[in-house]
Amino acid sequence: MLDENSVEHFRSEGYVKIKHKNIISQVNNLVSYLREVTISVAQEIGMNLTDKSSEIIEEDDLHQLLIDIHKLNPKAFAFIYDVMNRSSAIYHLMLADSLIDMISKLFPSSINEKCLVAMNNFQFLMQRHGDEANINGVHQDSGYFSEYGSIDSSIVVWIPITDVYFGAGTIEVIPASHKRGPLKHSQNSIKLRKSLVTDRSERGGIFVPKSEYKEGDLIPIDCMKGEAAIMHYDLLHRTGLNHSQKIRMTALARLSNVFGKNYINKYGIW
Ligand SMILES: O=C(O)CCC(=O)C(=O)O
Repeated sequence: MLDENSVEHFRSEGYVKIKHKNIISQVNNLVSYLREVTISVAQEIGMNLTDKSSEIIEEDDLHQLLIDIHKLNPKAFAFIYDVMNRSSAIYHLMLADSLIDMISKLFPSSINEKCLVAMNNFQFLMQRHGDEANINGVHQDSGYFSEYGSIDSSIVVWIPITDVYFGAGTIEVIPASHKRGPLKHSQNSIKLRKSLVTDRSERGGIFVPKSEYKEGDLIPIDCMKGEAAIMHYDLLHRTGLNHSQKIRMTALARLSNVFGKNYINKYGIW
């Protein structure tokens, strides 16, 4: 449950870790979905799965299979990535019974004290061991997603599918940085987004320049399977590096209170 301390932590630090009874079963459902797609793709591209065939493949073996698929056929791996980003399992995860009710307590009370939750930008991320190209530098989600958000009532739900911690790709945040409000982001050219020449904190489509914070301000949020990290849209954060043997997998969604200030600002309703 979300007690008063958790709400207070979210307000003061800009993030909070939660546990919810239904996350784990929906995470397992997402893994089953991934397993089914992965095995079928592996068979289709001619991989021999005789010793580990069919549904009984364990989660650790699934990670290895995905790594092997990437080595053999990066396009097939990209296909799986794309499929998972559109999977119904992500929607089921985010709609886990009463999860939204619980999270909606974190929205500040709106101008008219009402709350209806809108969801957008569902994502499924896979970060392979040692992949430092497909990472996000330091940014606020309001820098990317403000168009369908609210200036004070939008949050990110970040749910790891694997245990994540420092060195295993967990997210790194600057506590309380949400209090600075939306900051100006710099934009990367397509060439620089994933370039290893670019500083890791400045990779991705947009980033907040390093002059705006200190490297030591970033802290990793350890998050075990079955937990979720909820972050304010203005919280500065970046992708951690993954040196574990597993693929770091997370599901994300962005939630807003439609009665929040400036929600879909272009209409100028409130
Ligand atoms: O999980 C991650 O790598 C970070 C994702 C992220 O920062 C984002 O999508 O805004």
